[in-house]
Amino acid sequence: MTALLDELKGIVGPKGWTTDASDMEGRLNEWRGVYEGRTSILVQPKTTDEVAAVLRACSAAGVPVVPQGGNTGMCGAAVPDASGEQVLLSLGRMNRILEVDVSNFSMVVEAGCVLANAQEAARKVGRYFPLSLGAEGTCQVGGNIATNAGGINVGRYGTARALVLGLEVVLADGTVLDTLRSLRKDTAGYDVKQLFIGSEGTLGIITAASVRLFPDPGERSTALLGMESAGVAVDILGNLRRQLDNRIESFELVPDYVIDMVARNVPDASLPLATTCPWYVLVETSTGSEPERLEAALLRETEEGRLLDAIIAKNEAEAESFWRLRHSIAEAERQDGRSLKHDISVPLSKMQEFLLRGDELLASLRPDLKLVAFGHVGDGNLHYNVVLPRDLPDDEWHSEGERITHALYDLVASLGGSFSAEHGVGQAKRKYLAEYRAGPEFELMKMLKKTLDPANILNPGKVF
Ligand code: FAD
Ligand code: 2HG
Ligand code: ZN
Repeated sequence: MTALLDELKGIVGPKGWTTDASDMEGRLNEWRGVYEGRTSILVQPKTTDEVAAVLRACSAAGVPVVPQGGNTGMCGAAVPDASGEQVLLSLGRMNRILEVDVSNFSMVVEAGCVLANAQEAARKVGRYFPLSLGAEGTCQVGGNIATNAGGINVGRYGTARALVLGLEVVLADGTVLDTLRSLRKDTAGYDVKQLFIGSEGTLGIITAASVRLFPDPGERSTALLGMESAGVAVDILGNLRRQLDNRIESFELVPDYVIDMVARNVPDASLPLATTCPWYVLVETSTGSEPERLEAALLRETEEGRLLDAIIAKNEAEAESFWRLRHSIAEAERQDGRSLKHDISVPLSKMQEFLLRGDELLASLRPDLKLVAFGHVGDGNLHYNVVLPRDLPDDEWHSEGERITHALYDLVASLGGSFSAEHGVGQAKRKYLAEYRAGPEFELMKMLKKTLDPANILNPGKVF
């Protein structure tokens, strides 16, 4: 190991490594504190050649490498194991915007570029990079692609996968795979870049990406809609889509009890609400020069009895306060105490059934469970988190947790859904991947892993 450490230090130079635990603050544990690991070295390469040389050296020594972006992931995928023998590789110093091609509506960035900086680079030239999520000030474009992140604009623009035009990836043996093309059409053989999107650092290290840009959507209207039940949200979405020519940028579900939870835990994140409704939807539309169209559509939903209340943000500051609340939910939930995270998706047509049957299921499993459900309902994706009584002993918390999670995932599977909509598998959901994707699909995943990383040095213990 000492020889390898010396070799790695030589590759990345004095500014590119540390073995000092205090320099690694926040990098060895998942931000919720659920997973924690150790490492003998953190390397921070500056170039693709350095990443390639690090992987060549680690491959020759048979030492595993854990790629890390902003470390904002939700399932322990970016932290090393407890052995202290895995090399932690941060992309943070590879953070340049390499090219913005205004007329091609595309942009090439290094993998360590913070998402908010990529958005800003597009905005500066009148273009729009739509990937957006609560962690955008910290997470990196490479990490977003490696997890196939979703966020709040998926209904209109798709997940990270839909935004990738090309990738540069370093393979386990140090080979640099260059598919960094900025083409919208390309049928030359297999589309190999797809393999790395959502692969959570287990098939290759993404060093750069070409991503799609869009025209600036212009004037937006943001509104908070109050309703009696979450199920109604799906009907309202369908109606708004039709009435607003599908110009719905975001459609996020936030129940009243989650608003309370945020207000309790996060300063400056409460809402000025006149009436209290059991459920809310935060909707953003790009209605351009006709903001009154949203108002008219909402009036109709109110007259027909689906909406109990609606507030359209009067200005940008008010819209921002709505979004601040939405984006504070994950942090508020962390501060509130541990919970079972269920990042599930079902076809939108099954969402109402899922919500009804989910309620029944939780009540039948234990009467003392608390549901914390919120999120991207417009994409059929809910964060259907469950809180067990706080005073349960650890072992009971875990065994009960597994029983509840399993039953919920069974329900999701029976409705044709997924147990992992946007956060990935990481360490947290490995056994569920093996179970719910068993058969040829899982076997093919394992074959791909064996082919691309025969010595299992890329992020071992994650996904599989
Ligand atoms: P990390 O957490 O550092 O890494 C995640 C995985 O990607 C790991 O497996 C890691 O090994 C791998 N990886 C990272 N960089 C590379 C690379 N360059 N090459 C290969 N593998 C790499 N997620 C959503 O999808 N939607 C949301 O709405 C959302 N909201 C969030 C809100 C908050 C407040 C927080 C804290 C997180 C949220 N997340 C959300 C989860 C997380 O932010 C995203 O999954 C994000 O895409 C992870 O990016 P990262 O750079 O932090 O990656
Ligand atoms: C969000 O949508 C994130 O806010 C986090 O995906 C979800 O904390 C969660 O469960
Ligand atoms: Zn989410």
